Amino acid sequence: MSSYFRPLLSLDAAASGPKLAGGCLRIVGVERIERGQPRRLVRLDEVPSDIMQRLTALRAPVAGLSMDRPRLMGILNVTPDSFSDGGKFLDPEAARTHARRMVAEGADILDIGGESTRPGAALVPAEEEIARTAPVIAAIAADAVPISIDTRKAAVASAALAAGAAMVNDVSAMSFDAAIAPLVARKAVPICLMHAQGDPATMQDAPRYDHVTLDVYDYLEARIAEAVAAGIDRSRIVIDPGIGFGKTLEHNLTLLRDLAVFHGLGCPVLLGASRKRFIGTIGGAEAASDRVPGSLAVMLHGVAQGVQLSRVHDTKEARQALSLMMAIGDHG
Ligand code: HH2
Repeated sequence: MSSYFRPLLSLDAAASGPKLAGGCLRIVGVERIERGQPRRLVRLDEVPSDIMQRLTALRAPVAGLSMDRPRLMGILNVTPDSFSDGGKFLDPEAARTHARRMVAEGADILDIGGESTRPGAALVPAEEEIARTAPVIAAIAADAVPISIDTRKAAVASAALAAGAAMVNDVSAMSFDAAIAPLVARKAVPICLMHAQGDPATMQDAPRYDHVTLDVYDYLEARIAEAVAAGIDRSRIVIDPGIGFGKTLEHNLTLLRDLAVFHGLGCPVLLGASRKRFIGTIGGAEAASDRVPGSLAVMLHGVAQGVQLSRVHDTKEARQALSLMMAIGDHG
């Protein structure tokens, strides 16, 4: 039976234990998780050495950003229908202004998308997605922060990389368009592999898992193996459990609780929970724009679980929250 190991983490400067992924958190304990078994706290020396090595090794920089401290990824959707900012930044000039604002507010990297993947969203043809994203990327590529292209399509990723993007964020983990893997391998850029169950059009209909955390873990492990087999260097892979993508509220909460287990895959972890529906459900906020406080709470939880990249809409608020957390932990 496979065992999985979730590190218990502390930001306290007085805590002792190995550093998680060479960052600012210490591993102060470990929980062992197995299918069909009660969870159990184990000693650090009971963790297999290959897993311990993956938990502790300093991650390689992603798109030029060192991974020894938490980073903010600002969201820019150049779409008419994204659930939160749809229609606001379709005009390239408005997109550029917003991009600059997010950078001034503290975004370390921008994630630009031209296709909404919200529940129920329809597919956008590649030409349309390129027409939305490439000019915006070209316009802001000179503005000194790295850019990630949020797409499932190789043609869109290729046009974005040519326009100046430095990373690919694929919410289908290369399962939508097989041509994305060889492209990323050839261009030697980082790729984020995200877990999703089903397609955006139907994914929220009836998501089911045997064990949500371990199913997502196994899926990501298999996708990493696939990426490596396609020639993508493991050091260029970022992973994401895909909050809200084919998950019920309970699935989301379980994944957030268990988040640190994913460090066992040895890659930087990205978390995208900003303004998502479960925040509105628990926080009593129907409008996406009213979900900022809950989004910050989830982001800080993620950072406390060692998340290296937090994908956020509200860069100013996120930067302030993160600065306070790091200063109190004496990591400012
Ligand atoms: N969430 C969304 C889009 N892309 N990428 C990653 N890696 N992780 C996520 O959680 C994630 C993502 C959905 O949010 P948003 O871009 O705000 O909305 P929409 O898909 O409607 O454009």
